[in-house]
Amino acid sequence: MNRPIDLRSDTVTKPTSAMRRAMAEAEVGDDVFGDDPTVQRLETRVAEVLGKEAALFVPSGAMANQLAVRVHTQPGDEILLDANAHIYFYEAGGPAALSGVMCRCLAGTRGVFTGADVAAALRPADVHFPPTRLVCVENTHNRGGGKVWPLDRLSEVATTARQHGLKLHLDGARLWNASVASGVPERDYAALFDTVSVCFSKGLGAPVGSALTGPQKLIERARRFRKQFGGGMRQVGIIAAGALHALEHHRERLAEDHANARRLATALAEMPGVDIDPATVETNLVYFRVTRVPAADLVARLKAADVLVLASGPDTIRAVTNLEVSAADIETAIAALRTALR
Ligand code: TLP
Repeated sequence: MNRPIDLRSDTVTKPTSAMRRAMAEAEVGDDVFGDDPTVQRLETRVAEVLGKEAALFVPSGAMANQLAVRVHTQPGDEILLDANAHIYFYEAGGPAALSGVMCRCLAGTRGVFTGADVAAALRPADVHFPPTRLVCVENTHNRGGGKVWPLDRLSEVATTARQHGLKLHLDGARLWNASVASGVPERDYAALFDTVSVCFSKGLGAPVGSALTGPQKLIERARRFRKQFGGGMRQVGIIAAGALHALEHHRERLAEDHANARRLATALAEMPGVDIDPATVETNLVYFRVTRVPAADLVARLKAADVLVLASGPDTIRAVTNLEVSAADIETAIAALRTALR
């Protein structure tokens, strides 16, 4: 049994011993000179998995997303995204600070919006308005509760965006989870977008790293901005090896995290003072409302029982299943929740 049982995020995982071995043995070189063979292997492989021309290894998901915004836009442009999108909500004002763009937020349902929402947000061609340039989508959607975008809805949004000459970026930090849950290969989602960011350090369990994928030309531009943003790394094959190991060995096992999340959600639905519809739990993120105790109090009570979760609002809690949490740990967490809610 792992102590504590850490359900705060899927970012908390530690490298497995096989992953650590791969990292220790990685061939390395100075990646700013383009000399790191392990980074090159990772970039080639992730581009292949996503069906894109090229990929760029970057330190974080936030950097991958912000590079995408930067390469698709000019200062003064406008981008369209869901009001709860990570790019807008959790990236420290990056679009304004790093790209000088305006964010126009769409009111999606659990992060999912429609082609009509995109069309309605377009600006007329008039000097008064910022030019609309880019649509960003998040799949799975974090604040949407790990919601998987239906492929037909994504196609509809992409078609509308294309009709109006907009570019498309996918924040695929948890695209791996979407694919395992839906059976739709990552590359089928990716085909609808110009650029796609993916993370190795969430469900896949690598300690560090994300990638931005897309057409060669755009990725070369992103490489320059990565340097400008301070993300050029040297003998980084050591961490790219962890990411490569995660990509090859940890994708299919995400189904276990999803099963654990469903079990947790089903048990929560039966607890008094908890509001959750287990049917909305499609992947590894479990959000629930507490009606009789402030979220912060429940977090503290659970912490005392060695179960870690996050308050994502005054009355909402997020629990994220991950590589370090077994089915038995989930039963322990359920028992701790029952006691804490009493
Ligand atoms: N999400 C983190 C927090 O920032 C909220 C988490 O614990 O879930 N896109 C999505 C959809 C994400 O959920 C995250 C991280 C990122 C991008 C950014 O990744 P990092 O943390 O590597 O910059």
